[in-house]
Amino acid sequence: MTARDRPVPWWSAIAGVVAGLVLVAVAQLVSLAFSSSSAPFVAVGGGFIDIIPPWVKDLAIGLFGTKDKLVLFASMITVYVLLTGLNGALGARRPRIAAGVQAGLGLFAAIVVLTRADTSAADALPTVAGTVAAVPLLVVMLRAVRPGSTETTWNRRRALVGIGALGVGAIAAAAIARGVTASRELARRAAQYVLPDPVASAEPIPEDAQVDLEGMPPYVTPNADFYRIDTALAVPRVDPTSWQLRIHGLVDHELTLSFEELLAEPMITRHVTLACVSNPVGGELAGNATWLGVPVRDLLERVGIQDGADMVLSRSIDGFTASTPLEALTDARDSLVAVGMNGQPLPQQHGYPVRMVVPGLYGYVSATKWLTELKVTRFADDVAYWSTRGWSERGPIKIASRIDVPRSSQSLTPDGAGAVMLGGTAWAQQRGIAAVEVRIDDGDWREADLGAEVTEDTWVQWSLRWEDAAPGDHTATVRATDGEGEVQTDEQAPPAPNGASGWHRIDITVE
Ligand SMILES: Nc1nc2c(c(=O)[nH]1)N[C@H]1C(S)=C(S)[C@@H](COP(=O)(O)O)O[C@H]1N2
Ligand SMILES: [Mo]
Repeated sequence: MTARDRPVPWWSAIAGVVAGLVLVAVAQLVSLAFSSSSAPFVAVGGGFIDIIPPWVKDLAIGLFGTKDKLVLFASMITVYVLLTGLNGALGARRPRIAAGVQAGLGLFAAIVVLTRADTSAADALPTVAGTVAAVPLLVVMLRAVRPGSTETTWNRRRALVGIGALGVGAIAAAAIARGVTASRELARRAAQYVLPDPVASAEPIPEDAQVDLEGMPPYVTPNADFYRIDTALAVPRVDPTSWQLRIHGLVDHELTLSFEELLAEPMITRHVTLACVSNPVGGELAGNATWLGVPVRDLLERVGIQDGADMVLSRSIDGFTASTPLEALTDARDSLVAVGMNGQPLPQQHGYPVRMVVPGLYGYVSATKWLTELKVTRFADDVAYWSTRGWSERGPIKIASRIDVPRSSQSLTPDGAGAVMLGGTAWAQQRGIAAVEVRIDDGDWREADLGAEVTEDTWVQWSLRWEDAAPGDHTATVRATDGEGEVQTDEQAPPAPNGASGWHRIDITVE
């Protein structure tokens, strides 16, 4: 053998790791059709936890806390990568032995799967399938990285690129399959909880809250259509069986509640329209839902608030925080630690299992999703996520009104009587909407008809019959007046730092 023809242990080692990854990826994918314990990594990890002595377990929990399982899986992956890499390096000279070792690893994992309490014989199939894919692949790859076996260096380079791509693909496939398994697992656990009936329900929503005009948004926003705003790249997956809410800070006695304990608290339902501070004039970052939850007031009463506190910093599992004035959580507005949205458990994207709902305040200072902590504190001592990034530390929702029908620049055909219908939405949480007016071009303000106002914390829908709609191009402008008599300002403000203001105006063409 010349130096050029000598097997390269480095590339053989990578071939070994890639074969190992393919085993895991194929097994993980196939396991989607079997029980979740049929995935070899889960089974081997579970088996390991079962055989180690309790003091090792205690030590691991002491060292890594709730991250203990993560550490276990990371260690397993490291050991596996080392083993398969060594095996590949060995295979540079002895490919058959390496194939045997790889098959042995698969067989071992398959046997561990079978020893798990919640598996049956068929659950070994995913691991077997992974092994059947990985072993011949290892042999092929070992041959491909051997200089003598491919005619040109170009071919060999191509083989190396292929192996690299295969490795990346295997990691991606395994991660996706694992994500699917984890989501299913979460859904299964969630199913063991039933949302309680409220001890006090919000008044039913009257039918005429909905303006009957094509193109109007539904008065109650369906969960699937509810706007979503958060900083989470991947939606946090919170396990309700280990979830806890900790209430601490300037309190007489701290309180920690499990999800089960929270569900046992008396709950109420409230209709509340949420709004995002980033919503531009006329924008759609607002939604209206019926929320089920425990009044924050009741929980704060239990812990006893100490003198000097003026804020509650709510924290999410992903580190997001919101600073809510204490008053907004203790006064009569019924701010909630919420678990239900429109009769369903909170969707994962909207904070499952528990979030805050505070009427009257923009979401960034109040509506913490994936809630884990309430710290009673002072504005002078703690700063929330967005307040450190240039947004106001307090965020009362500004009065807003918008035109939903027609859409801007839409052409309209008047009805037989020469009239055109306009419609839209207005909100001023905590004050309510007293009136909505519409102006065509530079004409007089015309009073719109209001749909039923459900509460001062919910939006109202409005409609206007524009009787003498003359053909041609026009503008329509809307403004609202809140329950305290304040007319929405025409002064334009951008969303930062504390919410947009100004009138919504659209262009329309009458045919
Ligand atoms: N954990 C967490 N909660 C959060 C946020 C976030 O980024 N992270 N964003 C807030 C903002 S800015 C808004 S407007 C509301 C939006 O709630 P939604 O996505 O359920 O509509 O959630 C609030 N709660
Ligand atoms: Mo927001």
